[in-house]
Amino acid sequence: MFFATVLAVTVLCAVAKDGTPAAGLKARMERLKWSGVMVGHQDDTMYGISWKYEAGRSDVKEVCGDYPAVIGFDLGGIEHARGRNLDGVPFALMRDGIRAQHARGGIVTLSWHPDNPVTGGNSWDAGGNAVRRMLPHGDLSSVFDEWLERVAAFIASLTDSEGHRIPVIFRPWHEMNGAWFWWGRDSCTPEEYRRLYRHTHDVLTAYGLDNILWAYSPNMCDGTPTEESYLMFYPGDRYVDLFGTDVYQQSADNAAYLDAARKELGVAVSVARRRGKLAALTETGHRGVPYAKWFTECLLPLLEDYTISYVLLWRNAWDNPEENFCAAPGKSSAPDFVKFHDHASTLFADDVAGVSE
Ligand code: BMA
Repeated sequence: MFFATVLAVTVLCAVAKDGTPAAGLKARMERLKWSGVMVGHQDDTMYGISWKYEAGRSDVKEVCGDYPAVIGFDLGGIEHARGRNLDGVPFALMRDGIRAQHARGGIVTLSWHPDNPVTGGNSWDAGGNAVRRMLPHGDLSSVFDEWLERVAAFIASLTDSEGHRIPVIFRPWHEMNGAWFWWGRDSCTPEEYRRLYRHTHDVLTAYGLDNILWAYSPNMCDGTPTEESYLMFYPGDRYVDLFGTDVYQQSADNAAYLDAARKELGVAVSVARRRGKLAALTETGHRGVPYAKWFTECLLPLLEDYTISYVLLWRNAWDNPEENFCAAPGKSSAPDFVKFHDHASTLFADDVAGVSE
């Protein structure tokens, strides 16, 4: 009932209204994209390949002397009001990490890997027609609204030392054009997906959250991407501020990665430009970074071809030796990452700290 009333009186148009923390971040990112590509890393200050939960630490900083310009955090588990996310990160520590990143002038992005509300499995349990059942009038709609209330409470709690809300890029329901998540292409129709995304946006907006930039983030598609395939699940211009794409290198073939990533990024960037929105490589990496010059020889040429806001390298897991995508002390790719950091096209926290909106 609360939502029905609030939604009815809230003007749910154009995310990032003037004067809000979200609009400030958007303006800042619009400026920054002409200076270079911000380099991001998932969970950067939460843990690294040989440590976890140690204040001030960062694999990126320990390699190149600076924190990433963008740090990603994941809300998976918050839907159950758990104290820790799906990778074990305490939400209280995450909040501290978000505040610290904001205080140093860096930018924050949030993903969300929620459990399947029908089967009780994780995000990768694609069964149960969960999306349809969670939408308004579905038998799990009140469960979903409770989940969103918990997400909203966390995002509302992200305040700086003066009590102002910290702006974040929220990237829910990512990689929907793959078949692995319960919100993916084989588990709901494009229209059900769009309703899922819009409902998420509308409910969080109705809570008065004015510190969210919304990201739409398909995965690399099978075959050649087109604007049509890229926009198949697109919820609409009123709901999205940033167009992303998640592209990983899957084999030793560097040229194949570059080719695939160029095609995906080319579509995302052209869609973004035409609609006056931001673009980013919202997830990337080559698991284990087996090629020591991957950062300067694979990633850098790709980034130099497009005007995008940021690239987010996926996490360096402390508890899974194979799950690492970024540099770390002692890894063979560390010297190359220093060159990547020193290159004029890449931006880290110190590079963006002084740039306001
Ligand atoms: C995936 C993997 C998982 C992890 C999840 C959320 O891509 O890295 O191991 O649990 O992201 O961080």
